[in-house]
Amino acid sequence: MATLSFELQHKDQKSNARAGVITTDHGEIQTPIFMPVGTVGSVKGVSQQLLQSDVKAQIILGNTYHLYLRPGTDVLEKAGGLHQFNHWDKPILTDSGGYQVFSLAGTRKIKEEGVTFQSHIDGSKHLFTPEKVMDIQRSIGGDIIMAFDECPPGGSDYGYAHKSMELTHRWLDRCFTQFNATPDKYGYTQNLFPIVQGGTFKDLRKQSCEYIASKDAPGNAIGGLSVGEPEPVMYEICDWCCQHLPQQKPRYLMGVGTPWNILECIGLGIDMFDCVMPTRNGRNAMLFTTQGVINIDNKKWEFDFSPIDEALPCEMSQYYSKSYLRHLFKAKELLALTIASVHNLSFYLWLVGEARKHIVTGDYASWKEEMVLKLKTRL
Ligand code: PRF
Repeated sequence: MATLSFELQHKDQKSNARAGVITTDHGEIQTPIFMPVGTVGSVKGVSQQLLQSDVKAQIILGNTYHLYLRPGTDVLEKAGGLHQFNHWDKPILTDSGGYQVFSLAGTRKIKEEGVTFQSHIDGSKHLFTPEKVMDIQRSIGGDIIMAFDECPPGGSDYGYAHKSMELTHRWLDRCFTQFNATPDKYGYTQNLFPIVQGGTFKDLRKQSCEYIASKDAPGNAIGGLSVGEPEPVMYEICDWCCQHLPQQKPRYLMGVGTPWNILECIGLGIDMFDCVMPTRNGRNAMLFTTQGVINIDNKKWEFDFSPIDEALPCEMSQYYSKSYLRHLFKAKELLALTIASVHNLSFYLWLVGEARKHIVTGDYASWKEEMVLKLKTRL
């Protein structure tokens, strides 16, 4: 069993897009890749069978915060880790809770030691420290685990972003110390990715990239973006970070984004993405298709018996009509949520697969320009 490796196969001439392969003990991941979010160990509304057959997911995400609160590490350990528990034998990445504690928990307090917070489920009080978060992620057993970071709120001033970045760096040292002091629990290798922070400030971001890179981890992540800053700012900081992170390691942009965000950021040199958007927006009747964005609730689709998206290699998108899916949403049928989620996820996986093909054939930059315009169209 081995540390994750990354083979860079193609680099685009006219942009910084790359195509590669990540190898983990649970198999290979073709990059650029989108990772469906399975917060509590389940991608909402989508079975593992559908994730394989229709969505064609290569890796899924889990959340430390949620899995620690429920079902708890005792259950996960007894099950033999999350792969055994949810029966997903491809790679899994777990986020550290560094973001969820800030976005979901009740009253929380940040100290040098860690973060105290109240569970969003029952109000119980907990403390997350870098050490504890490493231990929890060891118990969950993701192939890729994330450092415990603080993601400053969008619009944070320089002083706050600076203090927060330095705290994240000190926490990172503690994460690595704990990670290196604890063995893999389930017979395969876990890999710790550090996270760049630093708000919207280039000097802080450069400093953070250099600090993160000095850890020589098997991969690196960019946090603290898509938290309310304007899109051009997100692209500028993402570009800047890619310039200051190692070429030979996969780069993961956390929690991004729309289909066009993903295409733009692939062009800047990002290899991995995750976002709740395809599932969350899908549950709210918003569909991303190869022709543009659809609100399937709209009366416009009442008599449209054409497939949801014929161009997508996804059985559900071809099998069910727009009219039928609209009806299911109107009738509040659970199946609507599944179809919309499977469709949107399939679209995201198709999109990064197409991006990969165009990086390999060498026309990524021009294809991307055309595609971004098309995907933004409101149908
Ligand atoms: N840190 C962590 N997870 C995250 C983020 C972050 O900054 C974001 C921000 N876009 C999403 N998920 N640990």
